[in-house]
Amino acid sequence: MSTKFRAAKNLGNLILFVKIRKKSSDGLTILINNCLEAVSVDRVDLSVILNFKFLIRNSIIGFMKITSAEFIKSAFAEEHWTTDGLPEIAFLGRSNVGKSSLINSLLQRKGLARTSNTPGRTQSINFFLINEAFYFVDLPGYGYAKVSKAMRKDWGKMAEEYLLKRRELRLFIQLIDSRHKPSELDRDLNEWLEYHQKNALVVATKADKMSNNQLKKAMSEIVTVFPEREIIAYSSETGKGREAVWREIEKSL
Ligand SMILES: Nc1nc2c(ncn2[C@@H]2O[C@H](COP(=O)(O)OP(=O)(O)OP(=O)(O)O)[C@@H](O)[C@H]2O)c(=O)[nH]1
Ligand SMILES: [Mg+2]
Repeated sequence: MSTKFRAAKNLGNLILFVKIRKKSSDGLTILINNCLEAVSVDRVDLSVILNFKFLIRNSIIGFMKITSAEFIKSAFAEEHWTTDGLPEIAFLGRSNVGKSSLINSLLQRKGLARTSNTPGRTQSINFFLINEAFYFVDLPGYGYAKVSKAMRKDWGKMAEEYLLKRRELRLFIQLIDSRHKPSELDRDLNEWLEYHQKNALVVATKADKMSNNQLKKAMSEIVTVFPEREIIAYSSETGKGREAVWREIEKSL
C-alpha cells in the first residue's frame, strides 16, 4: 500500500482522494483543499502532505510553511513602528488571555513571544516577522487592574493610535477567554472594531480547560454576544483551532 493510499485511508476519504489524483493540477488543488477541510487534519500524516509540493507553494489551508519567524522589535511610540510596509496581523485582548501563547502556537515556536502567568507581561507593541513576508503584532493586554492609571491611559493611547493609523493591518484577531462570557472591555473593543470597519476575527482561547460539552455551551453563548463575527475555539496547549485561524490569516494577506 503506497503512503498516499494509507493517508487517504486515515482520512476516511479514500474515494475523494483517488479522484483527486486523476484531476488536472488546478482541479487537484481545489479538491484536496475540500478533502482536508472535510476531515480533521490533525490525523493527516504531514510527510504525505509535504509530497505535494504545489500545495505547499500555494500555502495550503492549515499548513502554511513557516520558514522563518523572528522577533524584530518592541515599540512604545509611533517612531518605533516598522517601516517596510509589509502586511500585519494584530493580536488583541485582555491581559493573560493568551495572545503571546497563540502567536507561539500558530508558529509552533516555543518562547518566541514571551508568556507569563502574571498578567501584564507584554507591555509594548511587539513585531514578529514571519517568512520575511508579513508581521504578527503582539499587543499589551487591556484590563490589567494592577498597572497605574497613567500607564493604563498611555496603553490605551499607544494601542488605539496604532490600531487606528496603521494601514498595514490586514486582520485584527481579538482573543477572549472561552471559559467566561465576554467582558465589557471585550465588547467595547469589538464595537470599536466594528465601528471602524476593521476586518476582525474572534478567537476563544484556553479551550483545553473545558470538556467538549462545556466548550460547546460556552461557544454558543459567545456567538450570541458577537453574532456578526467568525469565532474560533483555540487551545495553545493542543493546537486545536490552528488550521482554522491560519485559514483566516491566509485569506487576509
Ligand atoms: N491551558 C492553557 N493555558 C493557556 C492557553 N493560552 C495561554 N495559556 C496560559 O495563560 C497564561 C497567559 O498567557 P499569555 O500568552 O502570556 O497571555 P497574554 O495575553 O500574552 O498576556 P499579557 O502579555 O499579559 O497581555 C500563561 O500561563 C499561558 O501558559 C491555552 O490555550 N491553554
Ligand atoms: Mg503577552
